[in-house]
Amino acid sequence: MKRIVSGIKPTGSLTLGNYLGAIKQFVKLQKERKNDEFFLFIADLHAITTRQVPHELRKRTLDVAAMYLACGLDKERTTLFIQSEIHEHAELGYILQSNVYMGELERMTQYKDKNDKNDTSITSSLFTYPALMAADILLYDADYVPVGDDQKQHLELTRDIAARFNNYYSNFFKVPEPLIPEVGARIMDLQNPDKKMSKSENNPKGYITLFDDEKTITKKIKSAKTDSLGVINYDPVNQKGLANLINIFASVTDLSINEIVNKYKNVGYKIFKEDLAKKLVDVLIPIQEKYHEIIKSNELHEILNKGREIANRYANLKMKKCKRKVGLGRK
Ligand code: ATP
Ligand code: LTN
Repeated sequence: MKRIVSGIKPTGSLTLGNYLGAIKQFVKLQKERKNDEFFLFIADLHAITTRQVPHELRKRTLDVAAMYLACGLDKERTTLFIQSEIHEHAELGYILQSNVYMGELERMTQYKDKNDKNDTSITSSLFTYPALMAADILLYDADYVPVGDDQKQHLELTRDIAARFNNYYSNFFKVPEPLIPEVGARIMDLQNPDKKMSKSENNPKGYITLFDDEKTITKKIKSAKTDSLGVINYDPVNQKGLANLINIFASVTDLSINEIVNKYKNVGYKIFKEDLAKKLVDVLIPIQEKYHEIIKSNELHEILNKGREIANRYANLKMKKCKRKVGLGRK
């Protein structure tokens, strides 16, 4: 039996990038790996590394929980919980901060990009974020961590931190493996295909949220930036915008890039985009219907309570052992 662990920040509305890069993969893995355990959480402690409005954060935390289930995760086989309800995440995060170097944190692109732009709103928790993320994973002895491509670097650092700790204190943490999907790992902004699609992005035309209605989805795909070549061809260098749409198409339909290019090579962008919008609507509208059922029901709280209980048991035991290893406290 293997343990699979991953998290999502409740920052903005979940995007198509979060679905295709992460949640869709969780659902697929759960169907394929019948004997494995799934620990999935809502990373609200990570969310406050940037300013959040308290009542909106609380609402989004439940929204993400409901969306996990609406997208098809099996509630019986998922330990679904809220990160801040398990205080050991923060506790282990602090210990791991003492096992990671400033130079390593400075190299993390998520931090570096902001720093390079002379962003003066970088908090110290944004800087130490990767230590908390390592704690989220190492606390549960995760074997696998399914994430989108942007998290690869954080996963590598998690592995380095675990190995360093094991080396100094003797073997204690399992060194986890990232799982990055072949397609859909990096969905780009629809207006600026050089940037990843992000929920904290200012221009809503650049991203599709899991809450967008049919009209909005169609409009956003229609106005997605392409090029003036006018030929359906998969060329991520010269036709970046189109390549991104082809990737989305492939990820959403499970067709290969070649199959899509062959099917559409003799038609213009207009028909391709109309078909893509239809495929997205077919996938997203049923998810929204399920989300509305779940968010109204009391069951969501029951699931989160049960998740908290199971996660707490693991985290508590691991943390006790960890403190003993490090020499903290009396015994
Ligand atoms: P933000 O956009 O607010 O910076 P985020 O969406 O990158 O946040 P999370 O919500 O925590 O951050 O991401 C959850 C998961 O979704 C992660 O595994 C991440 O790699 C994946 N993900 C996020 N954006 C994309 C994207 N554009 N393409 C593919 N996967 C993505
Ligand atoms: N850092 C991730 C979210 C995240 C996560 C995790 C993912 C926090 N803790 C643990 C996998 C495992 C992000 O910004 N997308």
